[in-house]
Amino acid sequence: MYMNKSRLILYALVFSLVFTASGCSPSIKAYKVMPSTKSVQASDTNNDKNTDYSNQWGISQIKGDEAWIILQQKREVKVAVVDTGVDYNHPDLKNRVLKDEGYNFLNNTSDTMDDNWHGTHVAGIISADAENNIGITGVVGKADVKIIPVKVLDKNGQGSSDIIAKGIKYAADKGADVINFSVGFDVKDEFISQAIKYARTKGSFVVVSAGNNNTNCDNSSPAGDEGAYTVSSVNDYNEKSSFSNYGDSVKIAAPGENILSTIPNGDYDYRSGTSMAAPYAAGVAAMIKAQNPNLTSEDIEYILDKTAVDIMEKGKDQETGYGLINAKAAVEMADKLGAKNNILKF
Ligand SMILES: [Ca+2]
Ligand SMILES: [Ca+2]
Repeated sequence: MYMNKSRLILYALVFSLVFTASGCSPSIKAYKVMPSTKSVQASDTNNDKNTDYSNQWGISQIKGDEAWIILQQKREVKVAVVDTGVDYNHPDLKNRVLKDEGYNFLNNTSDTMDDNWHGTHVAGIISADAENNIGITGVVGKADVKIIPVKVLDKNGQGSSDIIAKGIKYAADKGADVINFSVGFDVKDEFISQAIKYARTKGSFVVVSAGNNNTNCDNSSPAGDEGAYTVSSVNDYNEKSSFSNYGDSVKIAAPGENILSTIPNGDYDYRSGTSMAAPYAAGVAAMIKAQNPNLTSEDIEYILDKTAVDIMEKGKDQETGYGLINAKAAVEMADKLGAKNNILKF
């Protein structure tokens, strides 16, 4: 017989910085109601022609719009956002959120409304509606990528690791192809480590943020956990964001500064943080899965690693992993890999 060892329940914080500097961004209120006036590449792609994504610098930075052109979706893909909930009534999210498949682990109800803003912002980066002629476009463009909202964090963006672990496991059991987890701890947490291992066993690809303390994240959860695909943040010059954590566990880098996305009450705003970088990777992972549903999480990881554009120090480095995520090359490689295990031929 073994005694149950009591475990310290750690509290996590979402990894994001509220972008408050004025003068750095256009008026969002005006942006919301203004029709698209800028000439964007969207008219040349399969993206909705009237949705203006020109303020979303991250999409072109990672060749997201080029990926949309070649993407041939084989089936719907589900991404679980394990976070503060999602504003499922937001006009740019209501057609993308699988409200009935979500769960609120804070009060054990099915209502996953976001009373913070973080989860709504993350969800919009991944999959804001590209076909409704308003607001923004998710990194997946018009691809059929749905969000499973899993609420594990409170209105302050905080939560305990035992509850969060339940949310991760729930997402895996719901069949999430990808899990986005933009949350972190200063140390390793057994609940979280085990939940991520479980999710990978169930076939979910788990994307996490490196954290915002400009410190080594290798000995923290989830960034340093086995099975987590850890994302650091870069700016539009492809330099590591000053706040972004680093370490051997960082696999890839994605845009994480001044990221425009959805916030509750039908609104939009810019935020910065590795919390914003992770959903870019989650979105690209979803596109890989959409292009080739036979691919496993190991395949997706391989593709993301191999197709990343090397930046900063030559080769894989602690600050940006294999480099900047490359949506176009990732979708191309996904298409070439006809079936599971073909990957070994590359
Ligand atoms: Ca939209
Ligand atoms: Ca490098």
